[in-house]
Amino acid sequence: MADPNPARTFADPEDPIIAATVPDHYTPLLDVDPPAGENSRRPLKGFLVILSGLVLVGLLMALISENGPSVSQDSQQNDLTLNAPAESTNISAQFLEPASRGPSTGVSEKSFRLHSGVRAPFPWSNTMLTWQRTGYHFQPEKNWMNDPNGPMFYGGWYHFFYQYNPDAAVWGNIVWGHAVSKDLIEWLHLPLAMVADQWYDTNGVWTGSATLLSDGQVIMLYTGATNESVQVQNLAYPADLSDPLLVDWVKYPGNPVLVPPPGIDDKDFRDPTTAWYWPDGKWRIAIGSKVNKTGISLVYNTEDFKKYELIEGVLHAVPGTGMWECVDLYPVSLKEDNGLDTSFNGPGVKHVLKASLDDDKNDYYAIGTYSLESGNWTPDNPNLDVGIGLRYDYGKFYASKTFYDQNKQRRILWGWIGETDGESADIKKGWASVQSIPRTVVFDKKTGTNILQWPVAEIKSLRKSSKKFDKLEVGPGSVVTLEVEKATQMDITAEFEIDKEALKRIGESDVEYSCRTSGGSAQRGELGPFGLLLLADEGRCEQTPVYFYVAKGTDGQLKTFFCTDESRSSLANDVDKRIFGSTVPVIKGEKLSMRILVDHSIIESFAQGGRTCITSRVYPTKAIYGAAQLYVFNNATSASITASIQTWAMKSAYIRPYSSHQES
Ligand code: DQQ
Repeated sequence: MADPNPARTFADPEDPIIAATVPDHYTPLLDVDPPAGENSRRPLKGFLVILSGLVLVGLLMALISENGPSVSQDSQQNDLTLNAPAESTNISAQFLEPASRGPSTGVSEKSFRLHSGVRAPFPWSNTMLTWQRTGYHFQPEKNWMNDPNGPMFYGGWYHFFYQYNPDAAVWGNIVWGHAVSKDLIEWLHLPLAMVADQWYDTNGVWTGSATLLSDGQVIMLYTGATNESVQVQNLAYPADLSDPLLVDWVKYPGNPVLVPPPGIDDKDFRDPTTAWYWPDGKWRIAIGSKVNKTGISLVYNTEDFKKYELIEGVLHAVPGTGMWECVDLYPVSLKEDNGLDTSFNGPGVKHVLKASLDDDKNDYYAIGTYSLESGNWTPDNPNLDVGIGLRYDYGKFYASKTFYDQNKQRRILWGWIGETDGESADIKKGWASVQSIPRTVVFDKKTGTNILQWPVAEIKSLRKSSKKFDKLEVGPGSVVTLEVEKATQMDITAEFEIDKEALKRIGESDVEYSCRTSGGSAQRGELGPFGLLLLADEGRCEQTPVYFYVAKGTDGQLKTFFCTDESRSSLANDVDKRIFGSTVPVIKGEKLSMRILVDHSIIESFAQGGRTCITSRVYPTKAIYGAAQLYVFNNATSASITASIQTWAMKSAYIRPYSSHQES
């Protein structure tokens, strides 16, 4: 409904909701001097927010319950060794993994850390480590990267910022990296956008979001970790709006613009969202926090992005979910296929609320209603509330952020894909983390209960030679080799049909299947598992199966699960190898379908058009370069399946430093 930016209007300006929410004017930002004396740190328990803070605390106390729901089961898996190959490692080596540095400073370190014990690290060779670098996923040239920050389309370019350590392949010294792209696939690295050079961000220029105003201004709000490690919110803006590359950024001299309100811990106040426009003529932003074990999202309003007012109550709170990082709130259309500007609201629209849970490092979302009257967001299904229900991705995927791409009227999601190897290997290879392939996000009109995530269409420009395997009959307990050109860098689509007789025969089950607690792809059932073996060597001692498993639940209903089994992904003993996944809704008449992007050490998998997604980081030692192969397998005990598969070898994306001789 309401596009806050009339310059890029897609909706009917006569619409009463648009009329109510489109601003006529904005207070100019750049020509206003900071109030005198605002260059120094404001008192952290300052008078500015005391009144509204007290109201907030009262409301929170009413919300908090120690007996809140627990985090969903499939996200808890953290075992290192499920089904892992027996690695004889009785050398009493100390794993000299550096001490954990994240929690003490706040956030974001690698979540996989090696267990100490009687094992030696795997002798990674340079050849193996070199292979792990991706061909078409976004990565800086070297060093550590984490959260996506401030994505936007401006001046004909997609801008992507990210949490970056310019000095090492581990978390620390965080600044903002910056790259631009015309197509979200090929990227040009630009100079660092913001470094930690002020008292209010000297311990880190942390995560933030961009807001585009209708008069062309660009607002960047980000969290700074101050000289005393207090989390505050800061404002920045481009130095020169006529530069489409937005190379230079100015930090507002009056920073910080927000400090933790009373009742909120100094280290629990971070990651401002993109702003949305409210019918009262003000902008609103949300910031993640917690009170005791209740994850919450605070909301502020502002007219000029310099002065803010805490809104009474919270956007939403879920007991038991802990600190909410990188909150995201955006509308999805119930009818149209296009994305919506962040300020849209009204009939025909639902709102997705996402929180990244610091406690388990997973991104949870829920679909609900964002009331223009109360200002609260309510989940459609309280059993699938934020943090206890659906996840964007059941593998490795965190601190994500969406933006509205006004260039192509779509909403795009990015997620940080960390490493699950040992930190010493990261240091040796000189880099850590990749970003997911940008994914479009839409409401799933068929199920009405979830979103659909799908790689942006532009990724197809990297497809080269294709192979088709039509209607392959794969009997129970068999594996078939698929001859492909480049099994380490591929785009794959696959459809599976289960033999109808077997479907009729299936007996009742008295146990609920779970990807996580099952024996992975080795556990056989009547109707699964079946799917693809990726990054497998010839003897298949290394392999990463991505598969469906169909089971009749205790309620007599057939349920389909989509899982990835990393337990045999590598012979190395010092990498995380998990089995994970979740159920995937299948509508009557649909075939089971998956799409998989393989790019060296990352595998991104999407089932049923993106209803359930799983991203894996894998570190094979043998199934690399030309030795990697692709197989289709069926480990069901009684059902045959018919598989139709298409593969494309993928070119590498051109991701390199910007030089002024390049296209502008
Ligand atoms: N990463 C940032 C924080 C954010 C966390 C620091 C999430 O702002 O909460 O690098 O990974």
